[in-house]
Amino acid sequence: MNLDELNANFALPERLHFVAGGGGLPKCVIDAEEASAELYLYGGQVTHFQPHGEKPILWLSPDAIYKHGTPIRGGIPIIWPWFGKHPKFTGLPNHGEARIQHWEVIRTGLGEEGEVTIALRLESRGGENACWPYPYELVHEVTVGRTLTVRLTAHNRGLRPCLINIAFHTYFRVGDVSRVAIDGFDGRFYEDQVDEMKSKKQVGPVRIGFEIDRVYIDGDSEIFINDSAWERRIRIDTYDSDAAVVWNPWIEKAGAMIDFPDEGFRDMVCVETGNLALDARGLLPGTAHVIQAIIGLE
Ligand code: TA6
Repeated sequence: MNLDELNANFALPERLHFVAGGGGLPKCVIDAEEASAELYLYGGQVTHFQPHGEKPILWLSPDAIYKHGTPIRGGIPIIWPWFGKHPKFTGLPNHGEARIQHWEVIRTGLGEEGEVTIALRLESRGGENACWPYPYELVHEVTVGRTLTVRLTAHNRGLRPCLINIAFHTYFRVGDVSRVAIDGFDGRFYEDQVDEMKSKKQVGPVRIGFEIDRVYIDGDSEIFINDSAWERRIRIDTYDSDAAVVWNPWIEKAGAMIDFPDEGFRDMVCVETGNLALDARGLLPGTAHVIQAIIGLE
């Protein structure tokens, strides 16, 4: 569908419409009663969420690249159906294929308290020539109110069981990452991806003053990002998501990414939630699996 058809079929007067975004990619602009948001059909990716009267909650790179084949740097990229490098073929895209595919809009709607919802779908017939041989359908439901709810349902449309990784790779905006403390991981074990995947135990809040890339398993369902610079606390409530990743590239890795400002690492932290690594899930034929995150300010 082009922009005229998207607006004719799904726009909500004064609440939701579609425009040409970065690189001319179709972007959904939402102005709900209590917050604004933006979402690209490319990747089915939320790129902006801001409760009225507050600073943005999500970080979006000003150097993001908007073209097919390159994931948009920031917001909430979707990790599906593998995490990191493909388990067998290193030439395949990092974090799977969902974030570099065009999703279609299936519905939009208004809630009783002025919240705005949009649902998107991505289907794949799989097959031997596909990156991922198993047929699937993903449905991404986004609800914008005082909080942002992202709900991802994965359907196994094939005849074989498969093992999936599915998660939200969420980039959060903070005032100064060196003054952030993340609660919800105390006492949890993690694989340290910057120290030969060694298994370590988290003691107290997670603080960031260096490159950090930790995969936590068996987590709490509530995670808090305490941002002392901006004097606010971001809360993440997760559903059926036992894994979480905390990532900040810090100076060297930030400087090595063309779509990431050299100093951008100071304003962001990724807290990714879902099922990945040791929390990968089996999906039987004809069944579905759901993960969800509700993001807001305390
Ligand atoms: O989830 C953490 C991580 O796997 C890091 O290792 C880093 O690669 C980050 O994701 C970003 O990956 P991307 O493919 O989006 O550049």
